[in-house]
Amino acid sequence: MERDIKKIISNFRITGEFADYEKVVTGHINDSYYIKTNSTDHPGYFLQWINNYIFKDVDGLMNNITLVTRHLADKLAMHPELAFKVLEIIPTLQGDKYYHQAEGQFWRLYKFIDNSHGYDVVENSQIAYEGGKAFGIFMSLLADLPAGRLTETIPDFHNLEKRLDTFYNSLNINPVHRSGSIPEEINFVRTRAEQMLTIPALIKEGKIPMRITHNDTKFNNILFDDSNHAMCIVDLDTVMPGSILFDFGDAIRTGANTAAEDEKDLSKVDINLPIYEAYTQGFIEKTHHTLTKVEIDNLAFSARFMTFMIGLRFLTDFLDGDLYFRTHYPEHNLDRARVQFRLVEAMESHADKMHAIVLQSITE
Ligand code: GN1
Ligand code: MG
Repeated sequence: MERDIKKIISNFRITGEFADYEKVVTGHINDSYYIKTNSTDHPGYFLQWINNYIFKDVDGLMNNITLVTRHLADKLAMHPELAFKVLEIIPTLQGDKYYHQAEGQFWRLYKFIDNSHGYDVVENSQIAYEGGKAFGIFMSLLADLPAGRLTETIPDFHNLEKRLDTFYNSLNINPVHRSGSIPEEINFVRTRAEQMLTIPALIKEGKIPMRITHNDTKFNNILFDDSNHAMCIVDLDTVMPGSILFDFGDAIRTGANTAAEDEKDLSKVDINLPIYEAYTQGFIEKTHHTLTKVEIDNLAFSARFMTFMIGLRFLTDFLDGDLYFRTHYPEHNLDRARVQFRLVEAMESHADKMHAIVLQSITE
C-alpha cells in the first residue's frame, strides 16, 4: 500500500502544519517516521506504522500504552526531581488512540521528544549507569499499576518453553529448506535448553514475581538529554506483566555486547564487563528495595537467558523464511542468532564475575 505520510498525518490532531518527514531506521518490527511541522515553537512528531502481523490486537496494545503513559505522567508529576519524561499519544481528529487507515493498516502518533538521543553503542560506563537507573525507575514507577488492567500484547512473549516448541516445530517442518545449513546452531540450542529452562520453571512455581515490565529493553530504547541524563523510555509495545529478569537481561544483551547485534565477525563479540557493571549498579540502585532473593540469584544469569532466547527467535525466523523480523539480506537472521549465541558463550565464561558484580552492587 502506498504510504502518503502527509495524508496519514492529516488524520491526527497536530499543532502547526505538516512540512516534511524522514523515515527513521530503527527496530525490526514497526516502521517509524519523524514528522516536521512548519511551526517554529513545536518540536515535531513521531509517526509509527504498527505491524499488525505481530500486534494482532491493536486496541489492546494502544489501551496498554494509554494506561502506562497516563500512570507514568501522574507519577512523574509527583517526582519532578527525577527529571524524567513520558511519551504522549496524539489522538486522531475523532479522538481515537490510533488511525485505522485500511484493513491491517494502523498508525499512531507521539509527540517527538525534543533534544534527545539514544545509543546503539554504549560509549562509556556513565551512560550505562544512567541507562540502568532509567529502566529501574521505569519499572518502579509502574509497580503500583494493577497488572490485570494490561493485556498481553504478544502472548507468551518471553515464554522459553513455547519458544523452544516453536523452534523444534520449524526444524521439523523445515519450510524453506534451511535446517541443513545450521547443525552447530541446532546443537547449541540442544545443549543449553535444559539449563535455560530453569527460569521458566521458577516462574511457573511462583518463585519469581510477575511485575509490570517493559519486555523490550534494548539499550537504544532509552533516550538521553543533551547532558547525557537518561530521561525517557520509549517503545512501549510490550509493556505487560513479566519478570524483572527479562528487562535486566535484554538490556545487557544489547548494551554490553562489544559488537553489533548482527556482526559477521564473531571474534568481535564479547561481554563488556565495565559496561555490565555500571548498568547493574544503576539498575540495582533503583530496584534493590523490591528485588527478591531468587531474582538476585538469577539476575546475572538472566543476561544469558535473554540472549539465548532472542538468539533462538532469530534462528527460528531464519528457519521460517524471515517472516517476523525485518531482514536486509537472506542470512541476516542467522547472523543475528550467531552473535547472540557467541555472546552467551562469552557470558558463560564470565558467569562468576557477573554474579559477583550483582552481589557487590546490592551491598553498596
Ligand atoms: C524486536 O523491533 P525492536 O528492535 O524494538 C523484538 C524484540 C527483540 C528485538 C531484537 C515485538 O524489537 O523482542 O528483542 O527485535 N520486538 C518484538 O533486536 O518482537
Ligand atoms: Mg521494540
